[in-house]
Amino acid sequence: MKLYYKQGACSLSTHIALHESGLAFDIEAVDLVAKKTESGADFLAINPKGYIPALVLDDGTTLTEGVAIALAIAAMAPNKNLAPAASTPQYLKLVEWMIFIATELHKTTGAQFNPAMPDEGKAALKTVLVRRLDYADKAVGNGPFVMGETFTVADGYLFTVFSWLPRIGMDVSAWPNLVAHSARVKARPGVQAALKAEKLI
Ligand SMILES: N[C@@H](CCC(=O)N[C@@H](CS)C(=O)NCC(=O)O)C(=O)O
Repeated sequence: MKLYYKQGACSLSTHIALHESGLAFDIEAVDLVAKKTESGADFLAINPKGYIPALVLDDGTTLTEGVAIALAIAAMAPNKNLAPAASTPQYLKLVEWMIFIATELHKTTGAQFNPAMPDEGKAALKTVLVRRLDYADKAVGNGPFVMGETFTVADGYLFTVFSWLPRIGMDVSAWPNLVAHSARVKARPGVQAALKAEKLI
């Protein structure tokens, strides 16, 4: 299978999940402005939505939406416990976390990178983001991971979005539990491998 990604963007969450899964995969970078892949393919023919991540499975199926991709990777590697067993209350709590990260953290933070977003809009979204991060900091607590003792795909996703905050001028020291969580996640060999592959370290 092949992951289409952009360095350090939200696709890093799924890239981390792939490394943590131990499954075989390739990666290919995408120029999101030109909508071209590294090898010159038309990215819109791969994902008509025009955004990363996109995961093309060995049978040719293309999966899009980071949450769906991360949960699919977890399901493909059940021995790695990247998600609790499907349909259990714990699984649904993981889905709850994934949706929270996607809709309350990822999109709110991502909008700050949009050059067309007026300063007033950015400031209003930052106010909401601070409230959501306050919640996440308390909810994660000493973890050590989002779901407790076991690393799951939610940890790679939270780590990815949290890593953007300094770039939008936010002082992350306000969220010490999230800072500690991020350091814990970053130290994992699978995460290090994804960061190296994206030339982020
Ligand atoms: N709903 C999508 C959004 C993914 C997304 O926001 N991707 C951004 C990078 S983090 C992107 O590719 N933006 C380029 C574009 O929208 O043209 C998901 O959760 O996977």
